[in-house]
Amino acid sequence: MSYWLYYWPSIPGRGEFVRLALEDAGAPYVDVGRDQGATAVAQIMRNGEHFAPPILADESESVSHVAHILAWVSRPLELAPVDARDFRRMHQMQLTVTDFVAEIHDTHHPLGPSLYYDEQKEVAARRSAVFISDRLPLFLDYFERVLTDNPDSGGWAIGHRCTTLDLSLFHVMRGLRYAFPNALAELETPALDDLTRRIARRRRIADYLDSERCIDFNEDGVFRRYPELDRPDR
Ligand SMILES: N[C@@H](CCC(=O)N[C@@H](CS)C(=O)NCC(=O)O)C(=O)O
Repeated sequence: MSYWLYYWPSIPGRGEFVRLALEDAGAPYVDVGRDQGATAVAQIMRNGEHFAPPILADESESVSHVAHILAWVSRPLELAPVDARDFRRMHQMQLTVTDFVAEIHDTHHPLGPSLYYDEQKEVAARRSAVFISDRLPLFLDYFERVLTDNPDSGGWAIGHRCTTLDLSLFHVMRGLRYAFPNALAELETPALDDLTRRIARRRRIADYLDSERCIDFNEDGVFRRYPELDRPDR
């Protein structure tokens, strides 16, 4: 069984949450945007079913919204807890990742995606300052607690094995270290750092990160490095 991932070809962005799950599971998939270009991604949104990518399809259906996609595929990819209540908790936390990612995006686009960054730089600086002082520690403390409240799990967020939520936290931490290295350096996130190191060492993830399939972070995606939005260098 193969999957088709529809996502913009030049950024890791939200598509990366889905890509990491497919890569970690060793699932066959076509990265349609990278194979056929952005027009093929725009094409699938014309039928009125999907508003925005990422979209994941198999032979019989297509699904959008990261958290919804991961809820769909995490069981077949064996990246979900077995227990039904744990599954719901995982999905709930994945929706918190969705909220977090929206706030990270809004640091550079507080007035919305239809204006360029240069047209909203001043507001972005104000938004980022509040994000760094209030929201970033709040979200990271929460996910630290998620990990430390599951003490005998081997370091996973839910249950006793790696799930799509752990892979998502990996992507968020990598993205934040790219976008806000100075702000992150001032926060203590030992459990998230340990999770990030362990996931980077997983065989299929390590191979993926080394491969041309993995796109570097850049200033077109969700996680952007604008030094003026980070804490100043010490
Ligand atoms: N809630 C959606 C958000 C999807 C989204 O914002 N996609 C971006 C790319 S990362 C996009 O292309 N949006 C187009 C638009 O908002 O007009 C999800 O979690 O997948």
